[in-house]
Amino acid sequence: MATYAVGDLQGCLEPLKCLLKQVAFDPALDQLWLVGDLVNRGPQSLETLRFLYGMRGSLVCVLGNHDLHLLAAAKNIERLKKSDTLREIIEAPDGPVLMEWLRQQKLMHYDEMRDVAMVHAGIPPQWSLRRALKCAAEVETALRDDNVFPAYLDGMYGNEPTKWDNDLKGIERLRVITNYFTRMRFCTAEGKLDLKSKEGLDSAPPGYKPWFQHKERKTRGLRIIFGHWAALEGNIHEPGISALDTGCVWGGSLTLMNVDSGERLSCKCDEHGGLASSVAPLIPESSPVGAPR
Ligand SMILES: [Mn+2]
Repeated sequence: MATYAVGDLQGCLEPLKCLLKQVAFDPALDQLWLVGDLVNRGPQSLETLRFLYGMRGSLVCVLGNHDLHLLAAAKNIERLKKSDTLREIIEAPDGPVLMEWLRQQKLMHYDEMRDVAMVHAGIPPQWSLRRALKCAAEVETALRDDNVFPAYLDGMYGNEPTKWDNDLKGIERLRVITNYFTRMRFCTAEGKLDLKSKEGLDSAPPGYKPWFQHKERKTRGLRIIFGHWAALEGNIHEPGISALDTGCVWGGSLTLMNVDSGERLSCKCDEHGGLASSVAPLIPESSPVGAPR
């Protein structure tokens, strides 16, 4: 019985299958955690969703910005962009079933036994674990409510408000929560977001830091697994924090981590998000997760 977490898939199914095979993943015994952005930009978004749906009983999945974008595009709330590869899902006969499943997924997973959290982008520094779980639940409730779901998708786009305030109401409240969990990279110590910079750690605008580097971050001590930030290439040295997006869709690699040991495996991808080599695709990395305390 093992628990693995995998970085942003973005429709890169072959690299995922390669990693699961390498660890002899058994859906009857093992659990697979996914950091979100299951679809888009990569070669096999529809097949990836079908594959995951088929093993949904063994999955723990949090939603990323691309997953939410798919749900909005399917409702004609947001137009597909040129670079999107989501149409095949929207037009598939089983598309509605797959997207209904997606809609039931969480924004944040917290494993109490392990004291590990998983989110797509991050948890803002001013939020405690309790606050984060409460805020995630607010959006999860909106997603699952047939009466609120369309209005939520319609209002979730936008960069404002830039900062959490407990008095925020309605869609503005849900939007800033969504931006923290699914789009954040840099913010101030107070949690003011900069959603423009997408490069590495040193590309922070003045006054901003990567969300996990703030000294007073209230979730210090909690292990957090996240994706979303391919420019980090999985390399950060922050106790307890695991960055798993290694840019498989951009010709990087797909990374799988054993949640308990921290041991990682990577599978090299080609520039189209396929397997770069069928012969020796695996690069074991020795990067055990340090105890956070
Ligand atoms: Mn993302």
